Amino acid sequence: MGSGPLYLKLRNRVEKAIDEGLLTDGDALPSERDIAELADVSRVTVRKAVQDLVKDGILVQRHGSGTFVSKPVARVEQPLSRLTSFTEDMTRRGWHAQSRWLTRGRFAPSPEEMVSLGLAPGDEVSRIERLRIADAMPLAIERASISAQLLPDPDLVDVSLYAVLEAHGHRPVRALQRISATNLRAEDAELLGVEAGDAGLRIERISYLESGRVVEFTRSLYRGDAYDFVAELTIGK
Ligand code: 16G
Repeated sequence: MGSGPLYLKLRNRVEKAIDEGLLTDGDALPSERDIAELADVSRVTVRKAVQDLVKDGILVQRHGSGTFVSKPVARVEQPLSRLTSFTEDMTRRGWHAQSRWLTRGRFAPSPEEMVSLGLAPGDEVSRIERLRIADAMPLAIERASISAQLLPDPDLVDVSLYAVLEAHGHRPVRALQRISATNLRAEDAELLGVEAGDAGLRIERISYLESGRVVEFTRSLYRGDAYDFVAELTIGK
């Protein structure tokens, strides 16, 4: 491979493969051993080249699954003052909103759901738990609980929860939201396609009908590397 440190030569070869489109965003790299064989260098050299590319954000290493060409993350700028749904937010940006279902059904409520939704003994909740995806990129895990009186059949929710609530005259008009920082646990990080311990935003939303009745109690985990929540501030008296 000519003169100069071998690992830098190898690094350049990987970068060239990316530039030429032989490797594209999200592609897995061959194993360390295969690269060593292909490039006729030692595994130590491969490791050094890979570490160098990881340091510069060109590759990402995911524990247990390998090394990948990193994908540039499009950040979502989300206004904090408007009560909108995920589907509406993504559609407005021209992105394709999708969900991967984690749970959908009616259950006996947890004490937390009973308190947040103001349920009486014997009442049930509809749980809608999804990985929310935009243009194939997982952005958030949302766990929504709705009183089964307002949403008796959770299977009606195919794409948008708010669209179904609206169709039944239960579209929320006001909400309280709490956002706090968290480090993502391994199973949540895996769903979101990031590393365990990466930054996440924990969001709790309680939304209300015009009458003041609670419609939705939702706990979400948003990817910290993909969201900016923005708000307009005015001087207070
Ligand atoms: C948003 C809401 C979530 C709501 C969902 C409905 C936040 C933090 N969360 O993602 O509470 O359940 O929209 O979306 O903004 P959908 O109508 O697309 O199902």
